[in-house]
Amino acid sequence: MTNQNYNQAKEIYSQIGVDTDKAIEKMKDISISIHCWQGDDVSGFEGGQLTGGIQATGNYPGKARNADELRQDIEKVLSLVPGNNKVNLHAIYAETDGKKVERSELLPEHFARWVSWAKEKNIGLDFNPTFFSHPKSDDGFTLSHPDEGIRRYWIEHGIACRAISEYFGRELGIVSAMNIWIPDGYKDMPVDRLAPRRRLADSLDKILERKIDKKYHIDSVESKVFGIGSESYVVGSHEFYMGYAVKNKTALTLDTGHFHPTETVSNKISSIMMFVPELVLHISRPVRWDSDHVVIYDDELLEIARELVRGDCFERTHIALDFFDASINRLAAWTIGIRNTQKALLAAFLEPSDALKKCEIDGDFTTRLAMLEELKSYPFGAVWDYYCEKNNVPVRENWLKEVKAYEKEVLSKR
Ligand code: RNT
Ligand code: ZN
Repeated sequence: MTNQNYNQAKEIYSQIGVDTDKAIEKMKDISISIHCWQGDDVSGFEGGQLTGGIQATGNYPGKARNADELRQDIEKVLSLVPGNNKVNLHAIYAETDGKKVERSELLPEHFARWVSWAKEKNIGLDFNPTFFSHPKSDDGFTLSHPDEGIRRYWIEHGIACRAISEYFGRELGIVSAMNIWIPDGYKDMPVDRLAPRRRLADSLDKILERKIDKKYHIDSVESKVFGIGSESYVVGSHEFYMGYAVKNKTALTLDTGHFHPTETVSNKISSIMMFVPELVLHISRPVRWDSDHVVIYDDELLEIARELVRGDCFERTHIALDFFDASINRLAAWTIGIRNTQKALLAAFLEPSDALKKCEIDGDFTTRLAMLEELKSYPFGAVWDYYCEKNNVPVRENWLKEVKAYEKEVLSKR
């Protein structure tokens, strides 16, 4: 059935000059960085409360309580989605064998089990220093803190994390993208917007001082427009980090939930690719605020995928996910978000981009609009199903049965 449908779809797409086999082939080189923090509501293993103005709402049973459970859950998810994906870790997922280790003193060895697991699974790892959920970030400031001691602590955390990220890259032979996001900002109107930004730039300079081979590790910085508790002023705004990334040749992270509601990340990609060496995407879904809902197959996700394909951005783009929903089965949340992102990319590879660009340059906007609309009802689903089958992962909603069985056998016993 899947094959028959695929052959029909292949024929239909070929009439507009699109080769479905080639589109599927292109998916081989794309990996999605799966965020470990969807598995436990951004709790980590330090035992602290989630702070920093981000929130996972819901209390669905069965969340992972330790690294082994988290890895077991991620393994299950990896079996339900196609592609050679990566796993994205945060510093709070260190395994310290019950010992309290300061974040400024974290070492590669605290991630040795993650690395041997990644080797076994043949996947890459990405990394994030954790500048939240900590007593030294409780007043809302970290790398831009006016207190030199606290600021130094967080600089050291950043330095320690780069060594861990480099270790991931060296051990696994796959580059690790390390993303810096800090919660720093004011609830109410500041009178000095400049000084915290100067301190942040200085802290970043200190963190990034040591040169690291880009084969193993890259640095990225993530902006935000507001957070809970930083409604009036965020130190690391878009302008700040865009400027910082251009000047210092770091990567820039665009989180789809971190802009004004009518701004879209899809429209930023082409500009950023012109001036910044690499792009990290945090695919998320904001609902009224930066709520980090599960990624759905919506227009903006499709437009982001199309921009990446049309601009041939994949060499310099790291696609990561960033959502955390604790109100539904967490493995289902992951699976839905990952599969949707992959669907959007495959759909984008099935667009006759060159022909459409030609219409545009010829001024034939009628054909451009007509084709973009007709393409929406092309038999994409048949190509996606075939792609899943080829990758030995469940076709259509069949993955859900597996998640339900896993819930019964594993999650319900936690
Ligand atoms: C917060 C940022 C950040 C975090 C993760 C957990 O607004 O999006 O990327 O969500 O690092
Ligand atoms: Zn993010």
